[in-house]
Amino acid sequence: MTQLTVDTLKQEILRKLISDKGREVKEATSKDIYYVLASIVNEEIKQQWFQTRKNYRDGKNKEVYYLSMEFLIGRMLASNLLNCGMLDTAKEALRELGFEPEDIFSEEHDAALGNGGLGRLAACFLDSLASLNFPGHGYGIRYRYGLFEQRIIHGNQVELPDYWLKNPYPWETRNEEEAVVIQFHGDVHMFKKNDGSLEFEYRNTDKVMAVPYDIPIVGYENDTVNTLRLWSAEVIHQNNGDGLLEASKEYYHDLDHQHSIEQISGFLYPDDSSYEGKELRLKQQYFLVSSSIQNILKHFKQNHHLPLSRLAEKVVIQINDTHPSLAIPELMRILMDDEGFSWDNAWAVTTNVFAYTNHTTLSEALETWSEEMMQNLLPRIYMIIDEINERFCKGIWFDHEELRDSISELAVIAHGRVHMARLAIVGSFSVNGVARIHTEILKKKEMRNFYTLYPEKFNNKTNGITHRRWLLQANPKLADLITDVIGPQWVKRPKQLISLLKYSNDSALVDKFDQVKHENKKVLANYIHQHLGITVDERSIFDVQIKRLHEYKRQLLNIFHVIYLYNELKDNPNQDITPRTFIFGAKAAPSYHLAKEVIKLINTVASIVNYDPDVRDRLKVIFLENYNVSLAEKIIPAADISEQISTASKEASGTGNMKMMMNGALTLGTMDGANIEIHDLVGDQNMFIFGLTADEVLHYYQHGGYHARDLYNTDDRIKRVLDQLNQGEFGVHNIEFKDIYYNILYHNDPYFVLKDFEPYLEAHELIERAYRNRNTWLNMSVTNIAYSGKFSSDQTVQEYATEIWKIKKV
Ligand code: 26M
Repeated sequence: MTQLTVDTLKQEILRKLISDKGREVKEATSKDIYYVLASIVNEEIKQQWFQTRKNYRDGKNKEVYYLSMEFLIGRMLASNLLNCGMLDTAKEALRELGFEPEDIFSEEHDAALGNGGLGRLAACFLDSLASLNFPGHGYGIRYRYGLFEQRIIHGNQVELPDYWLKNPYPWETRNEEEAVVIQFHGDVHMFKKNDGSLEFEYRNTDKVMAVPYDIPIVGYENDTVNTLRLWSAEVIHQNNGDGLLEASKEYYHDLDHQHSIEQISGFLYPDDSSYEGKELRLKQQYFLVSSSIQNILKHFKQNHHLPLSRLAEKVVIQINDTHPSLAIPELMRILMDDEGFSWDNAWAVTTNVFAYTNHTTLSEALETWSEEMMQNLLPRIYMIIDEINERFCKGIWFDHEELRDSISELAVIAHGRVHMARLAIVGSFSVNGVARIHTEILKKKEMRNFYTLYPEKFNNKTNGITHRRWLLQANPKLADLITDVIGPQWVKRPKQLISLLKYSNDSALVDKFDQVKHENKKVLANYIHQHLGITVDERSIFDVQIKRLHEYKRQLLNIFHVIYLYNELKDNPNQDITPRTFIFGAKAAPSYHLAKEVIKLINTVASIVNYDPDVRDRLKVIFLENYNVSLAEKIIPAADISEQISTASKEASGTGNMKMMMNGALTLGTMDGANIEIHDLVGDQNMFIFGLTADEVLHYYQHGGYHARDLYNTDDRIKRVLDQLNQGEFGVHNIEFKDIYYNILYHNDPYFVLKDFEPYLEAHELIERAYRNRNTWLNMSVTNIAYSGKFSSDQTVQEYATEIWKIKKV
């Protein structure tokens, strides 16, 4: 990229301000400056984008396509500036022009085309692909409404629509010439051709146009710019010649039709762990995969002068969870019906192209679609899945006698439903979990029969996060300090963070890390003050739990502990405790009643604890509304404690754990997901592990759980907290939190909140003591940063590239 100086950038901003906005700097709004700066960055990017695409067209490279219903990209201006090598220059130029960089960056709407972990992982992977010079692109949907905006009103979550495209989005380019047609419904007609083969014709289908919008994905200081292609659903406009369509009696019918088509890319479904068989969601999935596969094949034909039978030499497609797994029958359909392949030849190609990532073992999240719905909406796709199933089941029957009894647990279609995970496994050459323990559970429990059938397909790829956004950009003070201590090589090779270990006992040096953390805590404290009017003690322990709200993630355990601490302070007002600030951020799926109750409980506890004079500011509870990527960027650099307290075996990996570790927070966690791999590296002495293990949890489940009521009856601390929910000060009119109370005592505490309560409390006591010993604490913190390089998504993507995708750097 061209190297702009602060002065030339300033001049360029001023010039563009006049030419684009007709304004001088003193009349300019933050928004004007945002658009002007974005357009300067875009000019830088466009050249490299063009060049990168041109390189890929020479046909030498194998390319990977990441298909995902979600890309949680967040804001792009600062990260594009960073990756173009212009961030520091731009910040300086903005300040000299009288603007606070943060004010300019926050003019951009946080693009929330994803729910949580799965969508953010996709965004981190794209950043790493480009930064490592890999030819890899994303395909997704350009939802008109992203994940809802959360407001807290009287302690309750209220959802507002996220119309993120209200202002022009400067990073996207509409590409009409690449539009494709997608067909739904209709009838399939079969003909026998002269050579005896079958020909299929689709009649009376509903046709929808998929129009791509492209977003550049800029690599870090390497001139690579890949593409995130998002599809938008539109009506196919037929020109009826007389231009009088409006006047015709078809007008309202047409508007209705248009509306139902545009709904396909209308909104992101706001669930991240529960599945509902809504037809519109199935439409979205097919819309994504059909447009993407058509596009991938078109480019294969353009760039490679090879027969389609050799597709797998140049193309690999990763499917992000089962959501895009209709891509498998869609590729079969095109190969057979449009390209004349036999079943066997089409299958050989398909099963060498797809790789599937599983992100959860929660049974309520497993996607299955009703056969009837699938047959009606996607008749030809249904026929193909049916045949995949027939052949697969026959294969088991004849070649795997030992699995005959399990056939209904393996079949792609069983009991009137299409099982998407089974389709994905059968149709892919690779199946991976997202952390070591998760992959082991897949192999030994959830998918053990498939593992018997196809041991060679299963592999682990532990998740990662981009250290560029989550350290360099979100925490520039820490990044600069690290560079001062160990030099700048770690930026390109994050594993070199390990050199920090040498300094973790140097007390003068670790003090500097302490100062950076303290400055970040001050910034967050100001944000909290501005948004909630609450003053928090900057010297208190910032204890952070930020993630979607779910029972298995156990925000409830966290808030129970807070209630317990509050009770202790009420009983012994002069207790000498280390002041603590408990910070929460969490969205609940709009239909998830219990999750919303927990949000209400956290806010209710906050409203009591924060204003009780007996507490004397030693305890604060902060619920930050509308948790999203940009809020995460503010909270994570200020965290002292990272709460990763899922019921063991339930959290596939987690990625917030990695982000906070990289920013020097200490993990308080169960032996679950990637916490285990953090523990491998830093050991017991550098994190706080507590609670049941996955084996213990699974054992209890096999034996009908444990006796939650016994703990209620024998542990006074637990009894007091629960009774307070049911009737005491945290309830209003005796009804408030009855659902939580009943869920624990009458549904036998399905997520082991009471069972893990005491060990959790003890872990907190250790934390309190450790925090008072500054040098030990700082040593632990620096040790965590030192080992965190292993969790850079550069490492993860490199492993996908060599072990699954077999692609090379360009
Ligand atoms: C399914 C059907 C209908 C509507 C929405 C969904 C759906 C959407 C997102 C289901 C699950 C979704 O995401 C699951 C998810 O985010 N899983 C998390 O993935 C992370 C990245 O691998 C892991 O780190 C987390 O542990 C895992 O919970």
